[in-house]
Amino acid sequence: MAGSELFPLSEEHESIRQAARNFAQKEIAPLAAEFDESGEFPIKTIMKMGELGFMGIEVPEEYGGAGMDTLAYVLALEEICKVDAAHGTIMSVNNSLFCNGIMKFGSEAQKQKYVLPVASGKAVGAYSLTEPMSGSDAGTMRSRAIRQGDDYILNGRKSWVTSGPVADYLVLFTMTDPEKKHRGITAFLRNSDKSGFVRGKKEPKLGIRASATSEILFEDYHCPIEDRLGEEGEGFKIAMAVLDAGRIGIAAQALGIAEAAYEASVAYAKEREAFGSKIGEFQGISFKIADMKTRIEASRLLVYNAALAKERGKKTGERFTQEAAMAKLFASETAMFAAHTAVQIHGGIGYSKELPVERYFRDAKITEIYEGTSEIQRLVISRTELGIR
Ligand code: COS
Repeated sequence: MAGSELFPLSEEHESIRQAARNFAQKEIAPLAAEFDESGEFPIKTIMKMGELGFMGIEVPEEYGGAGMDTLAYVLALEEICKVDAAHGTIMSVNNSLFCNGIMKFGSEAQKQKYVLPVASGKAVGAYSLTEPMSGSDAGTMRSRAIRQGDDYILNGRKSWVTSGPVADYLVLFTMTDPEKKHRGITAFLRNSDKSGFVRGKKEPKLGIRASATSEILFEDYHCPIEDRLGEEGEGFKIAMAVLDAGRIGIAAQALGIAEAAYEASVAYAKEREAFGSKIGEFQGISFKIADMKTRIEASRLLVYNAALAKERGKKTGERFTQEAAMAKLFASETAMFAAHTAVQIHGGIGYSKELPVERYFRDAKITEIYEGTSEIQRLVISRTELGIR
């Protein structure tokens, strides 16, 4: 089904969806459990996805991307995440947190130097906002950049950097003027091969295990002024605007996980017998299926709506903060609900590593946490509605 009659898909959208589905089934599905177990970063499949344009779907072709729109991005990401959310996490960071931010706020030289290799799958990008003592309250970071001639000297510790153990380049947010609080934050682009870029401890995680996550430290890292993204003090707004786009990606990821959990449940309910009937014939199971399906279709509308709002914003300059927050909030809670229900429907075998259902359950949880917790999404939505800042 093309999602919904409210969102009839063009031929171009159908074709990217099909391409992502085929790739995921053929190249990722056979490896997903293995990568989940080992926690190894799936560099080969990520590079192949880059060759197909999946690492920069909205990036124009001259910068190494596929030159498509946000709906195309969401459709492709949903298909990848339906098979493996860890590949989807890496894809979403490269697309929405790395390439998207530089395309929006970067100079021509920065687009050539940083977007081109990442969008074409020759390098991996990352986004680094969080610190050990600064998560949801993103404006309170302690890392520092001090201007020295034509360089900035960066010192500090960043945590929870997705793709941190392997990233070639990083969009990084740090304080240049602590007195000004969030208005004293500046964004920089950093190269992992320069001295002072130190990869810290790798996080052992519950889910999305193959999307390696680590701390990144910077110790007297010299960042030339041409690697500053935007102006001094613009970093917080850049971080928030980039996260608006990122949240649409996480919502699409959640939708993919929910669909996978749902499809596994329907198949199992049709096949498994108990008390002389297929278990799907019992209301205890069939009503669960009804609730999953309804929440998934509602999520789909919110996710595609947010993608269209972002697309409109490219022309009007309007923000899509609220649409993105609503999509992420609802889709991530739906993913958790669907995965939890899928394990319950499967019973013992759902708890076993023999089936991917327990992986969907572990992977779903992060969508309620990263790129803004569900509580932060509720804050963003309610502040807009109530006119509170
Ligand atoms: N786009 C552009 N600008 C934005 C913005 C957005 N989505 N959201 C806020 N801003 C701007 C505001 O307009 C304001 O600008 P001025 O300085 O000109 O007044 C400024 O940023 C500060 O906004 P606000 O007062 O709302 O900031 P708060 O510190 O109160 O809180 C929240 C902002 C809580 C919404 C923000 O810190 C947040 O999203 N936190 C979660 C961070 C996160 O997702 N972390 C995960 C990291 S990635 S794994």
